[in-house]
Amino acid sequence: MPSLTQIRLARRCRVVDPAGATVDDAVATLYAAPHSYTGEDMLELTVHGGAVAPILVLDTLVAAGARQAEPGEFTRRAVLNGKLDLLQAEAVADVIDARSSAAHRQALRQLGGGLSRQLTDLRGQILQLEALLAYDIDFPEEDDGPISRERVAAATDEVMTTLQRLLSTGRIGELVHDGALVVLAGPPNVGKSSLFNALVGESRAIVTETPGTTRDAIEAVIDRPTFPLRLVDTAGLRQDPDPIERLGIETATRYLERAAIVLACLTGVADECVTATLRDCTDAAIITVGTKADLARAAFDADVHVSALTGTGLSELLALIEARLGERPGLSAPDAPVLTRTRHRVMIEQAVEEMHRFRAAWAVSDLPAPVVASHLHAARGSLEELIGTVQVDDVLDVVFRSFCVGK
Ligand SMILES: Nc1nc2c(ncn2[C@@H]2O[C@H](COP(=O)(O)OP(=O)(O)OP(=O)(O)O)[C@@H](O)[C@H]2O)c(=O)[nH]1
Ligand SMILES: [Mg+2]
Repeated sequence: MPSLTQIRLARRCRVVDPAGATVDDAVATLYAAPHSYTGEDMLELTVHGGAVAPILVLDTLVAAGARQAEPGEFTRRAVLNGKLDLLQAEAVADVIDARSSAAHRQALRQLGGGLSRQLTDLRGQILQLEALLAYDIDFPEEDDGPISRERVAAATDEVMTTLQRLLSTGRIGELVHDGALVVLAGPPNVGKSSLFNALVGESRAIVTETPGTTRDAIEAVIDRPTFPLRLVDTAGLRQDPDPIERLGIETATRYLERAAIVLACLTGVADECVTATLRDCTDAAIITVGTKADLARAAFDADVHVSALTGTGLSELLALIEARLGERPGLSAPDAPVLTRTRHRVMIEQAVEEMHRFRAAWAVSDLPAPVVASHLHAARGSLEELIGTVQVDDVLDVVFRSFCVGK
C-alpha cells in the first residue's frame, strides 16, 4: 500500500476524531511545495458531502489544531507565493461567481493569463521608454546627441493607443457580467409577456387577453453564448392609462432609457406608430418584432415575425439581438482580454493620465529628463499594482474580501 507521504498520490484513509471514533472514509492527497495551489506543502482531504460528514471532519481537524481558512485565503497565499498574479486571483472568484456561460468563459480566459500577458507587455513597453530616457539622463552630453524625440513620441503613442483600447473593453466586461438590457415594449395586448415567457423558457409573466395586464417591469436573465441577455417585460404603452398603468408606463420609460436593445412588439400596421414613440424614449437599437405570426393577418413590415404560441421566429429574433449588440462600438472582439472590474478601469485610467502628463512634459524640451521620466514610472506603477507585481496590502484586502469561500 502506498504511504501517505508519497507526493500527489491519492490514498484512501479514515478520518478519526480525538476519541478514536471514525468520522469519515476519505481520500487524502499530499502536495509538496511548490507543486500545490498555494505553493506550500498541502494535504487535501476529499470527504463525503451532505449535512454531517463535512462538519464532523472539520471539527476533528480543528480539534487537532487546524483553523478554517479566511475568505480567499488559499488564493491570497497563491498570490503571495507567486503562483498566481492578482488578475488571475480575481478570475478565480469570477469563475466561482459566474452566473452565465459567457461570464464563466471570460473568467477562465483571465485565469489563463490573457489579461496579465497584455498588461505585462504594456509594462515592458513603458520600461523600454524609461530605458531610452535613462540613456539621456546618464549621458546627457553624449556625442550621438540626444535621443530621438520622434522615437520616444512614437513609442508613447503606441502605449497610449493600447491603454485606450483596453479601457474601451470595460464595456464588454460589464455586459458579460450584468447582461445586455433588452426591453420588450409596445401597445397593450400585443403579446409582449407571452414572448418574454417564450424566450425565458418558463411562465414568469402573467398573460391574459385583457389589455393592460402587465403593470410592473419583470426581469429575467437568459444565458446566451456571447453575452447574457437581461430581458425586461414592460407595461403596454397607451394614451389613456389608468393610474396603476401610468406608473407601469413610467417604469417602462426608465428601462427604455437604459436599454441596449428595444424589442418594439407590433401586431399590424396600426401599431407601427409605436416605434416612433419608442424612438423618442431611447437611444437603443430598436428591433421591430411582429408578434402572433401564427394568426392569419394582413402582411406588415417588421424586422422579424414571431409566434410565442408556436415558437416560430424565436431563434431568428435571438440571433438578430446578438447581431445588433455586436454592432455596438467596442463589442466586436468579445474573446480578447477585457477589463472586468472597477479596479482595472481605475488603474488603467491612472496610467493613461500619467502617460498624458509624460507626453506634455516631453513636448517641453527643456524639462530635465528625470522629471519627465517620473510620469513613466508612475504609469508603470499603476500597471504593476493592477497585475499585482507590487503587492499593496490594502489592494489585496479589497480583492480577497470579495471571496465568499476559503478558496
Ligand atoms: N395566437 C397567439 N396568441 C398570442 C400570442 N402571444 C400572445 N397571445 C395572446 O394575446 C393575448 C395578450 O398576450 P400578453 O402576452 O398578455 O400581451 P401583452 O403585450 O403582455 O399585454 P399587456 O401586458 O396587457 O400589455 C393573450 O390572450 C395571449 O394568449 C401568439 O403568439 N399567438
Ligand atoms: Mg404583458
